Amino acid sequence: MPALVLLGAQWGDEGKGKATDLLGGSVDYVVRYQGGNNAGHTVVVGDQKYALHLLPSGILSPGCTPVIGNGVVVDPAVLLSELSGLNERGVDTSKLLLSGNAHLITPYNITTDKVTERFLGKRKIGTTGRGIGPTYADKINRTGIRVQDLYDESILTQKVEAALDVKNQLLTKLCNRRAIEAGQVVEELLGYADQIKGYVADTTLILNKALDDDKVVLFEGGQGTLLDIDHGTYPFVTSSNPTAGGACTGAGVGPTKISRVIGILKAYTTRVGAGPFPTELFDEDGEALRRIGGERGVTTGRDRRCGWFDAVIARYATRVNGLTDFFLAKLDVLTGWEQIPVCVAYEIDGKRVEELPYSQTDFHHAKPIYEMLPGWSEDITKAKTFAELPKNAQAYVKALEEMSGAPISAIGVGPGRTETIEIN
Ligand code: 2SA
Ligand code: GDP
Ligand code: MG
Repeated sequence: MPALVLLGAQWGDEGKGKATDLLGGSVDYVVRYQGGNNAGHTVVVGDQKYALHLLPSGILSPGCTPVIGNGVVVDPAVLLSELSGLNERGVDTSKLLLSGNAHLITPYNITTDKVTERFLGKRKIGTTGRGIGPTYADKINRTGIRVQDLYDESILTQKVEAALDVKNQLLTKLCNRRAIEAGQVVEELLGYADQIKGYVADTTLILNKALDDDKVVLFEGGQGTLLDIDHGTYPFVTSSNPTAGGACTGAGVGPTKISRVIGILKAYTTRVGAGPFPTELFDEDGEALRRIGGERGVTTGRDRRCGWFDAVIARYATRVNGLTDFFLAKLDVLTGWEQIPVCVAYEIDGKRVEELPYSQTDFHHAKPIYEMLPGWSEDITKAKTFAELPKNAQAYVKALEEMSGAPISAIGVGPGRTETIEIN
């Protein structure tokens, strides 16, 4: 198995960090290919809990080389503080590789993100405020700053000046604000250059050589399928491609190298930020899922919106990612419900619809059609095999598998590394 992709099948926070960490022992490289420090990946090792934002979760596996690919947007201050935070806890981060082609999140990108959200008011996206969208916008506009620019002061200065020219016109002429000083930005960015120099590499070359040498490479997605800029619930999405194709462009590896695409699915559904969410709950069940599942944003601390499992979304994730299998996370959170509703299709303007509608209007009108599955009350957190699960929990997993269009190969029954049932 040369390369595999592990990604979120819903709206993020499905448990990708735990799943990546679980596989970390058997892979040689773990690569982030999109997003930035908007991600929040939680890994629990023994009694230690780590919250990773920018670094790949593989950084916690000693044999593994963590890689930040060209498709990631990098806030250098966050990179350094995340590294030193891990070093203080005894984690060796010296093997990290950072693509010289990755784009840098500049201070003005962060300001633009926050100011845009403020201006949008009621219509805001609910971003993490980390400058992600504006940095990708600069990349596409060809006014972005890349990691490699830190090592050529003249190029860096020209690029920052070019990026700020237009922005300053808008700021001073339209918004009556002070212009941003290019010199100050250049100085701040240059301050990071030496500190991150040791990590900078031609990661595409390294990864392709590794694959030629039969090394195993795991691509770890941030956010999730429905937050994808092309395939998600646009405009309530992030500004990158968490879907499987993003791994190829975001790391410079061809699709022929990828043999497995794992979708991480939560046994129910959550979402952070604004946008449609057909199975969202506004009652005590939603509150209970939030409380029992600890559904709070790892990066911003925002409460996550909670709802029942949505099989239409899972089927869509199978389709747009070409999923080979699913990991089903957080099954333990559902213990205690007498009956568990599962959304099997939508009703849209009086019609039953089985597939996720491409039309934003239709998706906003989608009402979930539920099937009730019998619940269980036994503690499942100690279960090590599928057979040890209560019959109704087994039936729940089997029903989800059938509806979602790909086999379930692992089940999470707790946040810890060992609280996982693997199915062969
Ligand atoms: P952005 O900041 O431009 O990427 O925001 C755009 C939308 O993408 C959503 N988004 C996320 N959704 C779930 N989890 C994310 N990571 C953090 C976590 C979120 C947090 O792990 O909990 O702490 O709030 C993440 N990152 C981006 C975001 O909510 C917007 O809807
Ligand atoms: P990610 O962004 O996909 O990596 O997910 P997050 O870390 O943002 O959120 C997932 C949360 O669920 C974290 O607090 C994990 O520790 C926790 N978690 C992951 N898998 C399981 C599981 O199977 N059961 C329980 N109870 N918690 C889990
Ligand atoms: Mg998360």
